[in-house]
Amino acid sequence: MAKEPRILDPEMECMDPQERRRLQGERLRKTVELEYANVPFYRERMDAKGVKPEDIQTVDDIVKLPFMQKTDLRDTFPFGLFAAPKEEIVRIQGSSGTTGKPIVSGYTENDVEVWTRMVARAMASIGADEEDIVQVCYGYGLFTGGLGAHQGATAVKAMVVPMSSGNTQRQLMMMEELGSTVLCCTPSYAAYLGDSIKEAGLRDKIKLRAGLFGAEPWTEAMRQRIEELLGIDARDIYGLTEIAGPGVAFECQEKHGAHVNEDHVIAEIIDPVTEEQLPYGTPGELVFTTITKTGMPMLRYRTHDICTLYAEKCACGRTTVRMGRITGRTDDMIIVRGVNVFPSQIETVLVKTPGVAPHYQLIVDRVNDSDTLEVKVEMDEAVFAKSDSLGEMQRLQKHIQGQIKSVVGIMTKVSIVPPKTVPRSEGKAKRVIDNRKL
Ligand code: DLL
Repeated sequence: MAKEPRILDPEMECMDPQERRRLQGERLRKTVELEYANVPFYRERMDAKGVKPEDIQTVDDIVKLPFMQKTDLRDTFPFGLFAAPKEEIVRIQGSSGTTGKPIVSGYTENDVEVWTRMVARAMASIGADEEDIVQVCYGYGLFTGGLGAHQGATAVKAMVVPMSSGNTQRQLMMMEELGSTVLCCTPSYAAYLGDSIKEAGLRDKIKLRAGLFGAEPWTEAMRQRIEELLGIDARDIYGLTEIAGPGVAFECQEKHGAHVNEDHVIAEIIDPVTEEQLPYGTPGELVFTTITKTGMPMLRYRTHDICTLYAEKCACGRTTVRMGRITGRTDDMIIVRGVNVFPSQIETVLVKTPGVAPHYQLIVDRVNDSDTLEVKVEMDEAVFAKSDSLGEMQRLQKHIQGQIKSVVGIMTKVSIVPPKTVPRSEGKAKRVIDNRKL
């Protein structure tokens, strides 16, 4: 049964855009002062660019600030970007980084509240309230999906079922027995659950009516499939650990882009090469600045996600800018079953493994709505020439699979192939073949 969508914070979500820009400028100024005073890493960056906190007075001044990147989080891991004393940090969340070391973000009590509110707005937009039972199948842990959805659902007083990811049979049993009405998980898992429900003939027994899906790119075709399979209203929710987690932006009932929570973050689109700010309506790399966080604020953080921002007023009444779907990345990160994977992480494992050559390819596919990742790597010529190469191949396969699981966190299919069979390229090697057509 559909429920009326709500706007949780109309004074912020429907604010006059000019007024909002003024508010953003004020909050930006405070955040820059905080960063400059408390984060030596960032102060050095600003000094190197010859920018002083007093140069930042309005939102337009944001272009004077240096950018931040994932590598900055890695270089300062774990606490180097904290703007608050460690005693004020009440939470750590993280995601996989570029070397296998997680990148972490620290949250003060204020930051957890801000993040919770952002997700709560998304919950309200699907009409979630105390009558709802929200089944959260995003992973709980360092990943922000589980706890983020959990907090947001709690804030609208829903009953939360903290299932975490995996164990499909158990998910279905709980969904049926408890009568879950809202589903939170990755879109690919939602489709997988939908297939399983169909197969088990459970469609009439489940009470789902809406879902908030994100953490990986998905398409309109995928939305239709999920909506049909589950008989629900499927909405997009976007976010990233460095900025907060899920809820940085969320779709309203118009399903015409995700509303950015602009009283908490400033969204920009830049040309990834020249780093120049681009006008709304032009595709480019999404950049976020947090303006209400105190634990680990981020200034001009380059997400590497490619999308377009739209400023036209939305029929739902919100005046915040909307982001179109993520259409790609400006780096080589791929998202497999909701987990961020960098080819460099896998390469690090392969080059450390005697018996294989550093020629490899990653093949991503979607089978039965679930992502698969095959790592194709060449056997070393000398090892291949030995008579017991088959046994050695099996040993290597197992070893590499285990190593990748421990570094990246997901199971892969490892295929050891004979020397000189992975295609060579004269220019940049094509390491990733993504057959998912996202
Ligand atoms: O994926 C946070 C999240 C959890 C968002 C649950 C939505 C739902 P990270 O692990 O840090 O955080 O990965 C962030 O995932 O830069 C995008 O590339 C991708 N991503 C997240 N949401 C979407 C989405 C979480 N709705 C990275 N559409 C981001 C497309 C998404 N890509």
